[in-house]
Amino acid sequence: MSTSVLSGLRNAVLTLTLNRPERLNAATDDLLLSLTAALERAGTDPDVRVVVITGAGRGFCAGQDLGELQGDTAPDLTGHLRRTYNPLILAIRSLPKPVLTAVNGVAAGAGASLALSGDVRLWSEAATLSMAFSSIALIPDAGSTWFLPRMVGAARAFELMAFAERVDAGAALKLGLCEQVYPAERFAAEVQAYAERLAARPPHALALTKQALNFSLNADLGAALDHEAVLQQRAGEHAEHGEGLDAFRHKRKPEFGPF
Ligand code: T3D
Repeated sequence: MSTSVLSGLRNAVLTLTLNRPERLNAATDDLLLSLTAALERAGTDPDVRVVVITGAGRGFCAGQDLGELQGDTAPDLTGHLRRTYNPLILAIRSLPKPVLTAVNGVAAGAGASLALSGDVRLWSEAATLSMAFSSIALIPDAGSTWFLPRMVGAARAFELMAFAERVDAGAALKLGLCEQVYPAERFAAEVQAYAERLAARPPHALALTKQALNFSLNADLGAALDHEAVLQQRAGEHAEHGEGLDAFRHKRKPEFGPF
């Protein structure tokens, strides 16, 4: 069995840890396919409410393992991306559960794309991000040409991509590349606490919220309004909604989860 991705479940939070610390968790095919398979299993596992992706050691993910690319003068990068990174990013974005990217250290190249792909991005103060692709004369991939301009605008995205300079946690927070920054020594505990708070929120409503946000990114206002109306019907018919209303009426805390 592959050891490139470790998996641990605690209080409905599944933590998937990229586990090649001596290479700053640079991505091999084995790592990428294992991570995608673990996400697909998480999607149908009723014990999992929230997924966390993080890295072992001092790195989050240094992007494509450049050792695996060596020696091939005409690599099939299109085929490789379609077989590995693209299904991974789509698995994260379409998972009907929140995916948190917990960026513990450096995120470079496709590792930066992975860091950006989460529903919420939690960073350690020790984390940095570099759109390192241009330093080896490649273009940004694994979704970053889609994510980054939507977060910071096309001009700032181009600047980050062209110079590949390292963005630290303070700058990332200001730019909107992450939502929370935690001290390195408390990072794992803070991420688990955040994920458990999210796991106690209504899972069906959160799945529909993620679906609505994904849809809205490619839709005009009229289509987004209509899609909201359709999904709201599904939310309103779910038992979770009844629990929320009952809790409101009786001035008690709603019980959406086991916590
Ligand atoms: O289809 C396709 O495959 C194309 C897709 C491409 C997508 C991409 O991701 S392209 C971009 C690939 N990534 C990079 O170019 C980043 C390369 N790494 C770096 O620039 C630096 O390592 C970092 C800025 C990430 C971190 O620097 P630093 O000084 O903190 O650490 P370091 O000493 O450079 O790295 C530590 C070790 O990890 C080192 O090994 P050693 O010397 O101790 O034996 C280094 O070689 C190794 N390492 C780091 N990144 C990679 C790597 N090994 C393989 N692949 C890497 N990407």
